[in-house]
Amino acid sequence: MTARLKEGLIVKAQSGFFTVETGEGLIVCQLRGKLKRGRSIGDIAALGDRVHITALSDGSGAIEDIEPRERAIIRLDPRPQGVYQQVLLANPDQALFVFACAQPEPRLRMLDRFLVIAEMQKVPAIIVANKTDLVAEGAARRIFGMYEQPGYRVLYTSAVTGTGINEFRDCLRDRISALAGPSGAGKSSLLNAIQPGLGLDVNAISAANKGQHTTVVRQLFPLNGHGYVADTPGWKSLALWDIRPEELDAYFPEIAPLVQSCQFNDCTHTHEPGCAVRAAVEAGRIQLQRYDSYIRMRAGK
Ligand SMILES: Nc1nc2c(ncn2[C@@H]2O[C@H](COP(=O)(O)OP(=O)(O)O)[C@@H](O)[C@H]2O)c(=O)[nH]1
Ligand SMILES: [Mg+2]
Ligand SMILES: [Zn+2]
Repeated sequence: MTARLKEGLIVKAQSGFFTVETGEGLIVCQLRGKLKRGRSIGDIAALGDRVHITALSDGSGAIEDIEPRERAIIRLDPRPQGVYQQVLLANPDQALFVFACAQPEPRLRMLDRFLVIAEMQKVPAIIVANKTDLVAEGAARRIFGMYEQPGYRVLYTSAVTGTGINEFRDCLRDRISALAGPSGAGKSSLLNAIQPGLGLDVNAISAANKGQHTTVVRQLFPLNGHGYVADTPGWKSLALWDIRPEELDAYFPEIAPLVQSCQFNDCTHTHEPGCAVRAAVEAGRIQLQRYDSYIRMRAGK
């Protein structure tokens, strides 16, 4: 029997089983043994990977090979054998960070950390400022508008009044998006607003407790308008601990281009004379909030 190779996308990953969307339906696959050979320092296959599979006679499938990842959202997981690279999502087109304008109060320092992690992982980031209905006219832009200066796109939404929902839907269309943000910001409500039930499904992704082993189910949810969305909790634990202070410059789009103009090439942008970054802060071209976040992260906080 000669098996035909099919192309597909991993849309669900759970304990060594991968559900692959082939275009002709879903096939639950396992990895071919040959792929597991050698010492692995990270997930061999992951949610969002594009793969080639063979369909087996029992209706299941075997993953024969995995296409190189363009990018990935990776959590570094320190283990006794070394640091393991856990892939939360392979090949995301973008990350959407949902924060509420109020209830809960937006924690911009958390947003700044998420943005740095996205820059590190080369995932384009979009900010969703939700619950605009809870603040006075113009207040949402006063809070989140500063992120437009370094070039981030900010969507202003309300799942209650429908403000910005079309824009949010258009933004997800035809793309694979990772959604993140503090609990209560309105992620599920926004998803339900564009596609009833979607938020419920996404919310259902959680850790299933089987005895002492916790199996995490990771899943991409299909959008009617084409594209997929995945809940990617745990950005807080993606850790900045492996960033060297001088590397951080590159992950602040408003700081990166100025660094070469500092008088000293090992400038820490804190106290040195001729610092182009501090000059930009003083001139209001870099927001104080962003500079404070930068300094804290630089200090490893
Ligand atoms: N006023 C207002 N409330 C919202 C909005 N979006 C969500 N909520 C409410 O905020 C709470 C948390 O929403 P949820 O979607 O569960 O947040 P999640 O934890 O990020 O998924 C719920 O009570 C929602 O009804 C919004 O745009 N405006
Ligand atoms: Mg939710
Ligand atoms: Zn400097």
